[in-house]
Amino acid sequence: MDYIILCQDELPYFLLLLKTLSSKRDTIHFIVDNQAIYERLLSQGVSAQLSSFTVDRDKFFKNLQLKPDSCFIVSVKNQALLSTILKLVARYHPYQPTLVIEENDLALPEQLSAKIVRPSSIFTDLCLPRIEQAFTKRHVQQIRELFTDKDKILLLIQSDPDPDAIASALAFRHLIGRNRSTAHIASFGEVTRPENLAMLRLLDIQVEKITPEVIRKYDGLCMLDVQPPHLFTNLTQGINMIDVVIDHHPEKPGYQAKIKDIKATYGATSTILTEYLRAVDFNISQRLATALLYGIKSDTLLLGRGVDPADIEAFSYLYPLANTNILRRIERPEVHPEDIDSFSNALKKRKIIKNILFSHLGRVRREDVIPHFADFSLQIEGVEWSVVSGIFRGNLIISVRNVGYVRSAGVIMKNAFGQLGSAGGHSHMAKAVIPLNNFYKRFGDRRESTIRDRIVDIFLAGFEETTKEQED
Ligand SMILES: [Mn+2]
Repeated sequence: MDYIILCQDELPYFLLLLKTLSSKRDTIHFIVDNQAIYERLLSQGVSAQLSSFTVDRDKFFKNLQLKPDSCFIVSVKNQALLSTILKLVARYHPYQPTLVIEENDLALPEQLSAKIVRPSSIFTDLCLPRIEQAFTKRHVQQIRELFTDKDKILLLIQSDPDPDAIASALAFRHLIGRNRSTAHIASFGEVTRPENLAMLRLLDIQVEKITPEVIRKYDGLCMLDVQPPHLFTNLTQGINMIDVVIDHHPEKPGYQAKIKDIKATYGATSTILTEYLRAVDFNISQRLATALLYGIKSDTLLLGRGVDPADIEAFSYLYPLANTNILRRIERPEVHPEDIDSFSNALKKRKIIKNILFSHLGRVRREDVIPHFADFSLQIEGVEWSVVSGIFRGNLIISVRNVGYVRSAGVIMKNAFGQLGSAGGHSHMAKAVIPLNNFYKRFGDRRESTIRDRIVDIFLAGFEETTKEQED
């Protein structure tokens, strides 16, 4: 890019020097009306001309050498002069791409392709984020200092660890320069969701299951994506030795930590950790970027829920660093050939009543094939609702989906199956988990066909009931 700069002060000079440093192919030519600035530019080896563009302006701008693909930059102090210059450029060089450096509002000529930059925005856009990073850097340095002398560190996450928590713990371990033998990622529970298990497998991350008693064996305790009151009913047990708490859930009272960073406006703890890594110019590996990206993506439902500009910033930063193939494999767990058989069986025995598709998969090896199949069933022409059931680990699981709803799937499920087990959800997707024994007791029959038929009856009754409720 070529730059032609017309100025009465030195601001664009500094700006463009910065620019040339980053891209040596640019050419820059200054036009100035001030002897001192002119000499200073020449002494720096910058191409410049001393010219009075304030007298005989018409002639000056008519003869000004501007190529159509050059960028014309204007910075003059006097607003009236600036307006005149822009009008003349528009007249003699119509649609010249132009950058105007001016703090105040300004009417731009119609036939000029000009944009305005306010000098103050250089501070707000460029300097302010850096200042924030400097503060974050100090925070990270303090965290690192806290752990320098500690041998074994516990990175504790919630009891059904989700991708955001797992990624945050992994990032924290990198941040304090530890490995899996000196900093354990652990939980009082287990990872259960198939996607989360796939994440651990594909990114080679271990989450240990521990009991509260073993916390004493560690020299350092850090809690990520969760706060102590969530995990400890008796807070005295671990409370005296909590070093760091980093979370994005609303701040809970009643606990202390040496360093606390709670950012409740953020959509994910992974965003906080990404900011930490960037503040210290950490070289983020593909594995770590993939984990953090998935953490943000899953906690914000692909930037659709509770999202902060910081989440979008972190997401865009991580995206080119991540492995999107692995991400796809995590999000779409492979379907086992035997599950395909139960899919085709279920499809054959489907019932469609009032645009509602009912289908029962029988026993399934993985719970996620049930919602997966409910999603798929919505693609059948004319189907507006899908109700898919299956049996998994002693429970009858029912998954409901709809396209553009009138009635809420969550309310219907609560009305229909709330008495038999836990049931509820959102307007478009809902779920019920019913202990099989409850179901058998209620209907006194263990046959699959009974299960299938009763689900239809109960759902349709709930469906009608919910309509009435809404009409009232
Ligand atoms: Mn989270």
